[in-house]
Amino acid sequence: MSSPASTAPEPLDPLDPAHPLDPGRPGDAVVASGRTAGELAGAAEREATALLTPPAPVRLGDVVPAPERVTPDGTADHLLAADAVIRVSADPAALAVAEQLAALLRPATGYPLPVTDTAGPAPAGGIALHLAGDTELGAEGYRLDVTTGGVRITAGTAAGLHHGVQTLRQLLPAAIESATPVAERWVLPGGSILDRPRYPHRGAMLDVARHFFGVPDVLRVIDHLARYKLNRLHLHLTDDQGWRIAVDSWPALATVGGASEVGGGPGGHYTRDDYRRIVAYAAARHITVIPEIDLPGHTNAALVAYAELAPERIAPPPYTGTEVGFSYVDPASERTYDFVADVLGELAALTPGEWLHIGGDEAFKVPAQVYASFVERVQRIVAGLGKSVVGWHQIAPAAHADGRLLQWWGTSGDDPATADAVRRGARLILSPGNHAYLDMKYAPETPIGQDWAGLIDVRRAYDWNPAAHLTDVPAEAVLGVEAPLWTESVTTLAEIEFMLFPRLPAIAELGWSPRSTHDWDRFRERLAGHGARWTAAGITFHRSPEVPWPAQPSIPAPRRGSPDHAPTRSARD
Ligand code: TNX
Repeated sequence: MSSPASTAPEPLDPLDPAHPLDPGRPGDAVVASGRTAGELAGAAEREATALLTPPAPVRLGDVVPAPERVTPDGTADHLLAADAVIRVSADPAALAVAEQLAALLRPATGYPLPVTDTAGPAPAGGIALHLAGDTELGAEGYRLDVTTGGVRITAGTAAGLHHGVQTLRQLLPAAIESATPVAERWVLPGGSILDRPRYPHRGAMLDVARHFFGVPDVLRVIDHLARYKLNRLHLHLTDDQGWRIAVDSWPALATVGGASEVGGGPGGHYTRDDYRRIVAYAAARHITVIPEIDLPGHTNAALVAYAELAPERIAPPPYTGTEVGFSYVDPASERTYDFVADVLGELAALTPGEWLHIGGDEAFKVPAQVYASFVERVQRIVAGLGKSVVGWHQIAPAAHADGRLLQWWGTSGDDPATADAVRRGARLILSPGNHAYLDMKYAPETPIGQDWAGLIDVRRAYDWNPAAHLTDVPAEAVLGVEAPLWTESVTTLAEIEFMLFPRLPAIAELGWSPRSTHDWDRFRERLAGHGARWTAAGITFHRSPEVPWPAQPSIPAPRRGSPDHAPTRSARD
């Protein structure tokens, strides 16, 4: 028998002489066992509770990314009640997290889940979000406690509460992702989680230049990042095939340079209000937008709009192919630096985050010395705007600038120029092409994607160590990871999702989880439970053969044809 203090269902052994239903000794069982009627009533009540609260279908340790510390308590599962209340510290940012939690849970549960601040009397049960001055949890950590009596998330910041909410969401049955009410017992597994990220920079990049994606698509991608506790969205806003952000001082960049894309489609661009909306939506999910203006190469679209930026002052035709490395703005012209200062100035004013990404990749036609001077001058412009610069690792040879970040996208583990830039003070974001490039195919038969950096199945996306990836780069220089999605071959939201899932969660786990949790077999088992969540949320994903997906999702498919949902296509190949 379990301990009397336990609230767990007691296993009632029919061979136990104390069993109340023991047919052999009617009437004397209580006396024989030495148990009072009250104790027996308690046992019966616990058994009834157990029937009402079946074991949680999700285990506390099933979370992706793996939490730092998980302490399950099989006696403490919590059944979310229909009249549960969400209580939250009276802080505007914490209240916003609580409202988002309510908005996440209401559709599937159909429960009202009112949000109240903690000033009033404490009702029993429900969910509490508590902002505490708890330094142990850091800028993004949280603690989650599930007991029979309720669920509590504690954090030092609203970002920490937000991450705790993502964990809470994953602990409910997969049907919680349904957009319409589902008859389900909303049970959470009992116990405690203490969780903090390994790296402060955990990102994904969306290339909206090769193919343009409208604001609703980008907002949905932001939701996907938030689920897996990513905190940076890098937007690749400009490239040869299109310029995607309105710039008041150079209006033709967007209206002319934006009117093309790979394959000859219409392209498009974000107005300043569109961009503000994206930034605000991301910020509400504790995600910082890092906008990229790729310079000096990858600029054909800008040259189409303004011939004065071109080395020969002749506007090229719009480019709708997929080659790289042929275009550049004239580094010898002062007009080019006016353009850079104007564009980055307007973008800096629209961007609350600390960083501006200046690209710097594949400027093959610009001589090395000229290239380094150009990058140094652009770095000074960024610093003058009060921002820190990020560039692809090709900017390594340029002089160091305070706070400079290099984004590694190579496929080898050795690059003396990058190691040297790190010695001069740069820090690194790791996006190794052969592990983190989500535009690579999963397998030879993957219908979209590239393979120049190799095939990237889920294991390849997961099985590398950011801290030890580059020779002669100390672990302390690594600020985090980022998964880029280039879109030469990606044309729809469903295709974006197909390339992100299930590899984005793999990269997210590298960025968040302590190295001690790294284990491919356990990762793929945890990941397997997410397929049903993605299906319920209408998220397209690749049913990778490496992941032991359960045979059939046990939950209803989402409504088709709803504007909020991509067509459900759980296996494209
Ligand atoms: C390389 S990665 C590029 C991009 C392409 C990508 C395709 C990088 C900084 N440059 O221009 O879209 O490969 O995989």
